[in-house]
Amino acid sequence: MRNLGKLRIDGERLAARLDALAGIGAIEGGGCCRLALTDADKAGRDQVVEWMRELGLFVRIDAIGNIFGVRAGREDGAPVMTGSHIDTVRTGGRYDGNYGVLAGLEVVRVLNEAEVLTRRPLAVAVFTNEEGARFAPDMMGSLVHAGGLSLAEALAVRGIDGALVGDELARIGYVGDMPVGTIRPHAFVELHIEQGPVLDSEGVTLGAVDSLQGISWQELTIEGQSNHAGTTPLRLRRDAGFVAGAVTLFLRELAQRMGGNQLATVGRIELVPNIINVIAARATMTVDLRNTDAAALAEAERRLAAFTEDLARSEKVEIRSRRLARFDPVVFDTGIARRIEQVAGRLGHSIRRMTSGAGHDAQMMARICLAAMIFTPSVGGLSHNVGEFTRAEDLTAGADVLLHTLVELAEE
Ligand code: HGY
Ligand code: MN
Ligand code: MN
Repeated sequence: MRNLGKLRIDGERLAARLDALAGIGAIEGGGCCRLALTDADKAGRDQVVEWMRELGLFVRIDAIGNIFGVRAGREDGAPVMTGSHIDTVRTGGRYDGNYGVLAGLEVVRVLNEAEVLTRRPLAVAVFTNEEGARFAPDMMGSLVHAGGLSLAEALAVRGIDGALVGDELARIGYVGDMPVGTIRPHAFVELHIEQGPVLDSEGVTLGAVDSLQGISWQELTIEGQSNHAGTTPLRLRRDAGFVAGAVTLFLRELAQRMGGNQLATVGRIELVPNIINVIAARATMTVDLRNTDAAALAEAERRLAAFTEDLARSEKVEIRSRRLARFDPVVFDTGIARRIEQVAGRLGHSIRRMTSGAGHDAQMMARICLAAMIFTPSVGGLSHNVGEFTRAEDLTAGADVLLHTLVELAEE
């Protein structure tokens, strides 16, 4: 087989594709908003499917809307897979998820141009609803693919806007005919921006990601009583707004007290009736807890439950918790992480081992095959923000390491 060592991706072509995809659902500040299963998500899907077909990939769509572009190998069998997601949060940047999908397509394009046929087939995946911003849990499509959530349960999920996954998937025309979980990869490697400050602050070009922290999402509904802001003495209040604030303050202090890698975030609070002179009757809020340590994450959940139980009693409100997502920390395949490091070294890029603070589709694929990730720096550690930025040379470096890692895995 010809010497593939000299193959490199075309960074300008990749950058142009990132710009083109970011133009779909574009929002002020250079980011994009393509919440899962919205018209913007459909438009992004349609564009990526068109690019897959232009590359001669065999496009298959499964019953939860996961898209797979498959490239034949010299032999049949389990493909080496890469990919990510193209749905975004509401304040999405142009790299989160998009980069991993488009770099996968650029790898295919380079191999097509070099007329290289790998031994194993290759596949580029676009997983449905990785963000979980509209429909929880996050990583929904890859979780269903990996057998961690039934198709029926996923289709029955109601989003924050009241829509059902099943209805929206049908509405955008992405209910595929391939049964979920059909494609069992030989290995899965996801290229993604770090979305945190580590690589950028250390001046390291790439991350070989060998683990990923645990995630706990819940929605708290706090039922109090609306009353007049000017006439109701404190002792008579059943103030859902105050309770939501008290929980938020408790969570920051909990993360500080627990230390280690404990994180706690209240990303959404909705008050009813949400009026200046009315004590809130109801508060609906989300709690996002994360920790690399499974026991510590469970401890954080326990302490929050105990706190809300006491608070409900003292404030004479009812507090209900609904679990939205719960994933233990994940360890990726050390062998693939080491291979990523070796490829990066051969290509002359600095690299370090690291864990992922964000959830990714790779954590679900690790349930069914060998998996690991490659990170590139996020300038200032910014992400889930339209100002998300990764330097062109780093984007290119990551895609080159993906290219050679995939080829090696496809030849082993
Ligand atoms: O929540 C996460 O970590 C990912 O962005 N879905
Ligand atoms: Mn992502
Ligand atoms: Mn994200």
